[in-house]
Amino acid sequence: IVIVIIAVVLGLTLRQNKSEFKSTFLSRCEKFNQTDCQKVWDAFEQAYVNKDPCKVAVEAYDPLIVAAPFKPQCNRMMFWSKTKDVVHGFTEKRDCFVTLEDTLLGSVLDGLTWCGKEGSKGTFTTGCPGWSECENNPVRSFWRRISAAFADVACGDVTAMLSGSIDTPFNPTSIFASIEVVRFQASRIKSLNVVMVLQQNAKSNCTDPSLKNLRQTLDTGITYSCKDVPESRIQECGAKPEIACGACW
Ligand code: N1C
Repeated sequence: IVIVIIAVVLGLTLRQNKSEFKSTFLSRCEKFNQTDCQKVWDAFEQAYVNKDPCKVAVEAYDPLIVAAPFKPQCNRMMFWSKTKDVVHGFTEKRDCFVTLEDTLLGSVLDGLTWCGKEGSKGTFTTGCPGWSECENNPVRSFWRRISAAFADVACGDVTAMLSGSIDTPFNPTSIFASIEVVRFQASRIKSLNVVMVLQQNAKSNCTDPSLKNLRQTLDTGITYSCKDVPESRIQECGAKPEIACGACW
C-alpha cells in the first residue's frame, strides 16, 4: 500500500511538472488516432532543446517530419498568405479543403511559441525570440520546415487564398512565396487556383503585378488561374452546406 501511495504521489508530481506546453501538444495530438504522440514529442523537442534559440536551423526539424509524415490529399489542399482568419473561418465549417493547420503537426503547434536554452533540458514559452528577431528561431524554422513538407506532397488541383487587402498579395518574403510555390512540381500538381479575398476597400485583385511573379515562379506545366471573390461570398459558402464545394466561387 505504501508503495502504491508513493507511486501515485510521484506520478502526480511528475504530471504537474509536465509543462503546460507539453500538455497542450499532447492533448491536441491525441485527437489524431493511431499516433504515438510521445514519439512525435520526442522528435519535436530534439530540434530546439539545449540550443541557442537563434541557432535552430530549418533542418533541425527533419526528424520530426520523418516521425509524422504528411499524407497527400489531392485536389483538397489549401494554401494561404495573410488570409489565415478567412481561410480557417471557412475550413472550420466546411469539409472542402485541408490546410496545414488541419494536419497533425500544423494543428498541434498552431498559435504556440516555444524555445530552448543552452544548458537546459526545458521548453520555454516566454522570453523566446520573435518571428523576425533572428532568422533561425525555433518557431520560424518549424513553420518553414513543415510548410515545405506540406507543399512537397501537394497534388492535383491546389487552391491558395491570397489577400486583396494588401499592396503585394504575392509577397516574395512570405512562406507561401519563398517556401511553398517554389516546391510545387508539375509532375504532381495539375493547377494552382488562386482565390483573391476581397474585403471592403480592397487594395489589389487578380490584376496585381505581383501575381505575374507568381506565374513566372510556377513550374511550367502547372495551369494557373485567379478569381476575385468577395470575403462575404466565402463566409456565405461556409454557412450554407447546401452549396457544393466546387460552387463556392
Ligand atoms: O508567410 P505566409 O503567410 O505566406 O505563410 C502561410 C503559408 C500557408 O500556405 C501555410 O501552409 O505557409 C504555411 N503556414 C502555416 O500553415 C501557418 N500556420 C500558422 C505558415 N505560417 C503559419 N502560421 C503562422 O502564420 C506563422 O507562425 C507565421 O507567424 C504566420 C505566417 O503567415 P502569413 O505571413 O500570413
